[in-house]
This record gives sequence, C-alpha cells and structure tokens, in this order.
Amino acid sequence: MAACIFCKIIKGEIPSMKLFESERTFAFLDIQPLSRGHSLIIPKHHGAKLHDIPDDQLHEILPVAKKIASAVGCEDYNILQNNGRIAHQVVDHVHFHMIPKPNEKEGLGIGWPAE
Ligand code: DGP
Repeated sequence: MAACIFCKIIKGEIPSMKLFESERTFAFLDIQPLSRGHSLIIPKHHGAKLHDIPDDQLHEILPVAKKIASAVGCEDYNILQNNGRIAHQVVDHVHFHMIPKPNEKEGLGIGWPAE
C-alpha cells in the first residue's frame, strides 16, 4: 500500500535497521524501543489487522522472533501484537513486537545493538 510506513520500510524507501528479510517476512529495530533490541517482525503482505493477513503469510513470524531473541542473547521477552486503536495499534500494517526484558544479572546488557 503506497502510503503505508511499513510498506515503505520493506521497499527501502524509508531507512530502517533491518534484522531479517525473506520472501514473506521483514524484521527491523523499533524506532521507539521499550528496551534494547526491541524489534518488529512483519509480514510483507499489507493488512491493517491480523485477520487481514492470510495464514500462509504468518508462518515465519514466530520463528523469526525466536531467531532475533537468540541473536540478541535475550531469554526473557514479550511478543506483542496490537489490533485496533483501542488495543493501542498506531501503525496500520500488522506487526509483532519482540520486546526483550532486562534480566536482574545483566540489566539491559543484551548484545544488541553493538555499542
Ligand atoms: P503499535 O502501537 O503496535 O502500532 O506500534 C507501532 C510501533 O512502530 C512503535 O513501537 C513505533 C514503531 N514505528 C513507527 N514508525 C516507525 C518507523 O518509521 N520506523 C521504525 N523502525 N519503527 C517505527
């Protein structure tokens, strides 16, 4: 969709810190991170809400979230997906947040991004 920010990110028309790309899936760092490594995993297929996305476009989402969590060395994290304004959705292109949680020993000292 021409006006969609995340479609523009997929096409490279808006810069992002890309973490993963395949035929159906794209992942990048969130511009307003709640913690270091806060990532967004999205289907390339445009749709505002989860029910707008065909099932076969969603198969890679959780495996990619797992891959990124492993890559940043974080064991504790939230996967979050908002649908609709009341549910705090701001960007109308389906996206899954992977939000690392600081652990007591290491604080936010996870390994991404490199300092
Ligand atoms: P949500 O409330 O679930 O719709 O979250 C939207 C998220 O998208 C929010 O955490 C900030 C992020 N975001 C919005 N615009 C951009 C952008 O242009 N680039 C990146 N990397 N993230 C964005």
